[in-house]
Amino acid sequence: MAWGVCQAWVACWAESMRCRIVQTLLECVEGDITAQEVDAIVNAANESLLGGGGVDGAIHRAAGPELLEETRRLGGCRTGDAKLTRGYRLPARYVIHAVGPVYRPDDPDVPRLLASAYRRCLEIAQQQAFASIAFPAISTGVYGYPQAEACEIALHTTLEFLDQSTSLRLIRFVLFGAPAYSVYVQTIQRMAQTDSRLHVLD
Ligand code: AR6
Repeated sequence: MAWGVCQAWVACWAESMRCRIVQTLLECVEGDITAQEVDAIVNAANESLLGGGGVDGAIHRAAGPELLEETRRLGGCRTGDAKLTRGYRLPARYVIHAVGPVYRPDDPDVPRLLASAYRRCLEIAQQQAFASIAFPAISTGVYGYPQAEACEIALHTTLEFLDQSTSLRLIRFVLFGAPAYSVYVQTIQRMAQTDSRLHVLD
């Protein structure tokens, strides 16, 4: 029984990590992006914006057919850019559809395009005066980006964005499965050792 309680505690403790950067809470959670109650969730979309598998499929299923009706009118989206729609049946009020790059190890444009996709989402959230946003690990599924490399880019781009003042009070990274989650936790812990703005809370 005591072991069961202990395991439950460890499981609960392992599900999320929080840190503070100036006035913004940076959170990592293991979970499903479609369940997030935030101003905007980010979709890992493709250039057509007409849906697909992975996060994209899950978001379109949860949002309902009205989402596809709206994305059809957007005329696609270039890799490294992002576009905003409403969230329809999702708990999140809005969806920011970001297009990350397909991973190609020898292409120097690929890291720049992934950083750009994250930055564009943060810029759109700022323009809309959103207080909260949740990201999946863009490009790390079908598009094949190695999780650790993509995580570095996601976190560095976010920290760079937080150099300026922002409406965002919560930036949440929602990771699908324990391995992706632990990559984020370890990367944040390492970054906190050298970045004095990053305060790990729990
Ligand atoms: N919540 C959070 N993360 C998730 C979820 C979920 N519900 N489902 C999957 N992931 P992917 P990409 C994780 O393939 O690599 C689509 O077909 C997943 O484990 O969704 O950017 C689009 O239409 C992985 O770590 O996106 C594009 O054609 C991460 O989300 C293409 O895939 C991203 O995986 C985009 O590929």
